[in-house]
Parts: sequence; structure tokens; C-alpha cells
Amino acid sequence: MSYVDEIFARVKAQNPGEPEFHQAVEEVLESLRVVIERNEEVYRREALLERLTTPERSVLFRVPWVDDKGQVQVNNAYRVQFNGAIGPYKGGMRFHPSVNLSIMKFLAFEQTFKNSLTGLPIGGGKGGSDFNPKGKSDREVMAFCQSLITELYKYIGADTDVPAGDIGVGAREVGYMFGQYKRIQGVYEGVFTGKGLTYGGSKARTEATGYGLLYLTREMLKCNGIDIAGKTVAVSGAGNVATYAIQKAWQMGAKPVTCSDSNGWIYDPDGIDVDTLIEVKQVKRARLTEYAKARPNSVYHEGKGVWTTKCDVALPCATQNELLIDDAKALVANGCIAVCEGANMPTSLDATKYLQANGVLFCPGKAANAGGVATSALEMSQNSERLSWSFEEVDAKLQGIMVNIFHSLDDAAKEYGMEGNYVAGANIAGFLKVANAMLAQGVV
Ligand code: NDP
Ligand code: 2IT
Repeated sequence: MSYVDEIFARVKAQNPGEPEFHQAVEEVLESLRVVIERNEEVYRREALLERLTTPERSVLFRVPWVDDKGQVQVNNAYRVQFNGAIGPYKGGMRFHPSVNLSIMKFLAFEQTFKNSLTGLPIGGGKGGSDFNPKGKSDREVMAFCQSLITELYKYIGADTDVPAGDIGVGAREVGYMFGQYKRIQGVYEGVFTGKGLTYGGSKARTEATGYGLLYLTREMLKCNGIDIAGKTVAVSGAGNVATYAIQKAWQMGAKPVTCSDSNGWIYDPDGIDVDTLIEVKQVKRARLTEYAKARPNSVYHEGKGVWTTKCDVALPCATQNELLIDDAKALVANGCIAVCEGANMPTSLDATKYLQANGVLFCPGKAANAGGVATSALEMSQNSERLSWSFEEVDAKLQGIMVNIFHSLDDAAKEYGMEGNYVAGANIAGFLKVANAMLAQGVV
């Protein structure tokens, strides 16, 4: 059995009942096959793949807190510190009822390669809880965040592990977690990113993932002789990533026509109105049915269906496994030319293969959505030097990083004889840096 097949079998046997983690590992190992085979003896002797697919540390703990009625609630929380070869662990915190160890491990594993691709010194980690912020009062969210940090503070720090936002975690939650960390430790340090602008947050971090997604998409299209201006774009999600992807798509002269949340989706023939979207989802924390009320030309559909929309470019920006094989078939049938993942692993493996086989340009999330964590690393730099940079300065750096990421995927794919396969390119380019750092640091 080849080393890659052996490791995949081992991962499945040692991590039973963790389908998302298996999926992420399979995608990466599959495209690393050619790289591993070139250097198999060394990698085997050093047990490099065993180490690469096993978290350095996983912390699991309970979070007890008191709700507004005086009832004690208990949630499960996690922080998976997957790989610290190239820098302190870095990655978001997700608050969503679906959160479990499999999802945390897949996200932390992906984060390792994504962070490597940014070219910045950050290792891979991820955390979160099955706490559902929906329908909770600010006081309840604060009580939960404070209790979570009362345990997690032992494992994080500006030079050890720096969490940030993800699904269900935005500026409000980061603020509460940062405040409690500072209170317990008595240290004012850049232990979180995505902080408010008055207490160490970086300008453009809020917009960075969505903007970065469009900077990379534009570059990928350009290198394939296509202009993004005038293109129709289908976006899923209505949160942080989707909102700023939609805003930047407009700024590039494209037309974003859809968005979605966990209940349903919107088609707006006039293009999605960013101000209305922000008012509905960020200010009122309401459902997309409110968007349809404010924009009478738009149509609200209950349930799933964004990918049935005729579009040139599809940007899945909600969650994992939201673009499945039938969605891929619908996109191809409707003439879609490019799919770039704003979310982490939104496309299933068979859907990815179908899109690639049908000539759709496909950029995986670990490259396409890396602008968020890259800007988080810029926030860490600003915190370390106790300065803050202008929006324009951060945004210019973000653009440079996204263009570089695209070219590193493109070059890696070409070097290994898989031109145009950006999935393979991302995995190879992300892997080589981490693998070389691990080998250089010995058996740790
Ligand atoms: P938000 O919580 O801001 O928004 C998530 C959006 O996706 C919401 O509209 C939500 O619907 C919808 N959604 C979430 N889960 C589901 C589900 N199970 N089924 C259907 N819809 C769902 O999160 P973000 O925008 O920050 O994150 C979106 C994706 O991007 C995630 O995959 C995340 O890991 C990834 N990402 C985020 C980065 C960041 O900087 N924030 C950086 C890189 C990647 P509803 O409104 O109903 O909750
Ligand atoms: O998936 C991700 O890259 C994020 N949620 C952002 C992580 C970060 O540390 O900014």
C-alpha cells in the first residue's frame, strides 16, 4: 500500500465517526500523492504524514453559564491546536449548534495549509462551541463568552494561540472574550484578532475575507483571459464573508444576484443591495424574509436552491458541504465558468471533481478565503508594534497577498504537471512549507 493510502486508512481507523475530518484529509492527501512519492523514504522515516494528520493538542471542556431566566446551561467547547510548525496557532472560533470535534478538526487541519499559503508566520488552529447565539440576549452571549474564556485562557496567548471570529462569532463575541482574557491575565496583548477598532483591531479585517475572495477570483479569471466586470455572481450566505464579497463584486463591476441564510435564499434581479443586507442581518439580526420585504423586486425562496441560479461565477460563502453534486451539475448546465470558495470546504469532493472535469475554474477555500486570516496576521503585527495602519495600507497588503497566493497555486500545479488544478496547487504549496519546517525542527 502506498504511504498516502496507508495514512488515510489510519486516519479513518483512529478517528471514527468524524466524516468532515476524513473528507478534508482525503482531499489533501489525494493531491499530495505525487509530492510524497518523490520523497517517500524520508517522509516515511520521519512519520511526517502521521504527525501532519494528528493535532498537536485538542482541548475539550464544558462551558456552564446562567441564562436570563436563571437557568444554568451547559455547552461543549473545543480548541484544536493542529500544527505550530510555522508560527503560533491561528484560527477562528465558531459558535453553532452543529459544532463537534470532527468539524473542529477539519477546520484546524485546513487552517494549517491556508495559513501557510498566506506567506505569514502562523500555525493552524480552530475552536468553537455548540452554543447557538441566535435568539440570545447580549447578556447571555457575554455570560457564555466569559465562562468559555475562564477555561480557554490557559491555552491561548499572543505568542501561543490567537483565536478570531468564524460562523456565529463577530465583533461582539470577540470583544467579550478579549475583555475576559485581559481581566483574568492582567495583560493587554493581541490574543484575539477581529477586535474592535478602538482596542487594537485592524482596519479592513471585517471586510478582509470577502474582499480577499474577490481579489483572488479577479486574478484567477484574469490569468485565464476573462474580465470579472459584467459577470453575474451567485453568492450563498448572508454573514461576514458573503456581505463583503457582495460589496467587492459590485466595486469590480460584477453583479451579485443572490444570498442565503439557514432558512432560505434571495434572488434579486437588480443585484443584492448591501445596505439592506447589512441592516437585516447585522443590525436587526433578522431573517432574509425581511430583505424581500424591503426590496419588492426580489424573490425569497424557502430552503436551499442558490445554485440553480444562472450565473458566471459562484461563490459559496456559508458553510461546509453546501454545494453538492446536483448543485455542480446545475451550475455547469447554466454555463458557470468559475467557483471560488469563500467558506471552508463548501463543495463536496465529487462536486469539485465534476466542476473541474467540466472545465469550471475552481479555487478551494484554503486559498480563496485566506484573506481573513492573512489580515488577522497583519492585526497581530500591528499589535506587536503598537501601531495601527490605515485602511488603504491594510487593503493594499491584502490585495498583494491574494494575488501572490493565486500565483503560488498556479505555479505549484504547473510544476507538478497539473496545470489549472488549483486544488492540487493549493495543497502542494501549503504542504511544502509546513513539511520543510517540521523536518527542520526534528521529532516534535
Ligand atoms: P457568519 O456567521 O457571519 O455567517 C454565516 C452565514 O452562513 C449565515 O448567513 C448563516 O445563516 C449561514 N449558515 C451558517 N451555517 C449554515 C448551515 N449549516 N446551513 C445553512 N446556512 C448556514 O459566518 P462567516 O461569514 O464568518 O463564515 C462563513 C464561512 O466562511 C464559514 O465556512 C467560515 O468558516 C468561513 N470563513 C470565515 C472567515 C471569516 O473571517 N469570518 C475567514 C475564512 C473563512 P444564518 O444567518 O441563518 O445563521
Ligand atoms: O477560517 C478562517 O480562516 C477564519 N475563520 C479566520 C481565522 C482568523 O484567525 O482570522
